[in-house]
Amino acid sequence: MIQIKDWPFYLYREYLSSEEADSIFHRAKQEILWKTEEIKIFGKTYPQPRLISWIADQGIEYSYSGKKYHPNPWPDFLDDIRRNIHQDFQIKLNSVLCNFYRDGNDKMGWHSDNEKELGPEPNIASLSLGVTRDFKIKMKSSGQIETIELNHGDLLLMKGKAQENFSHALPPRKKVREARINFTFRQILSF
Ligand SMILES: O=C(O)CCC(=O)C(=O)O
Repeated sequence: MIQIKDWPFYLYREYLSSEEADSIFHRAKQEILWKTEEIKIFGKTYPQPRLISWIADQGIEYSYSGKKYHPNPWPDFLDDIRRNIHQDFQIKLNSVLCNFYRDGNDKMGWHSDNEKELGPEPNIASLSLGVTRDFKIKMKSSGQIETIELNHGDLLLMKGKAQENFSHALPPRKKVREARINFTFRQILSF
C-alpha cells in the first residue's frame, strides 16, 4: 500500500491481477448500461465528457452534479468486487458510480465527493481498469497538487477527510487513445 503524502488517500497497486482486471474490463464494457448524461453549467446543458452508469442496492437514490439518479441493479461481477473490498478493508458499500472514459478527451473536472447522502467522512473505493491515466489530488487549504498514475487493476481508497479537505480530478490527456473504466464504490446513508 502507498499512502499519498500523509494525506488520507491509500493506493493499492494491482489490487486485481491483470487477468482479473482484463475480464472485468470486458464484462463492464458489455454488461453495464452506459449513458451520456447531461450537465448544466450556468443554465446551459452540455453532454458530460464521459459515459456513466449508476448501480446501487434497491431503494437508493443519489443526486450527482445536480441530478437525481435511479440506480441500475448490480451485475454479479461488480457485486463480487464490492464484497471483496468490504472483506479486505471493512468498509460498507451500497452503490457504485461507473465512469467510462472513451479516450483521453474524456475527463472529470475538479470536485469532491461531498454530497450530503455520503455523510461527513465517507469511505470511497475507486477501482481503475484499462489505460493508465493521471489522477490529480489537490489540498484545498494550500492548493498543493499531487499527480498519481492509476493503472489497470489499481485500487485507491479515499478515507476520512479526503473529501472535506481535498478535491480530485481526472484531466484530459489528448495523446491517450484507449479507454478507461473507473468504479467509485460508495455508501449512501439516507434512503
Ligand atoms: O475516474 C476516476 O478515477 C475519478 C472518478 C471520480 O472522481 C468520481 O467518480 O468521483
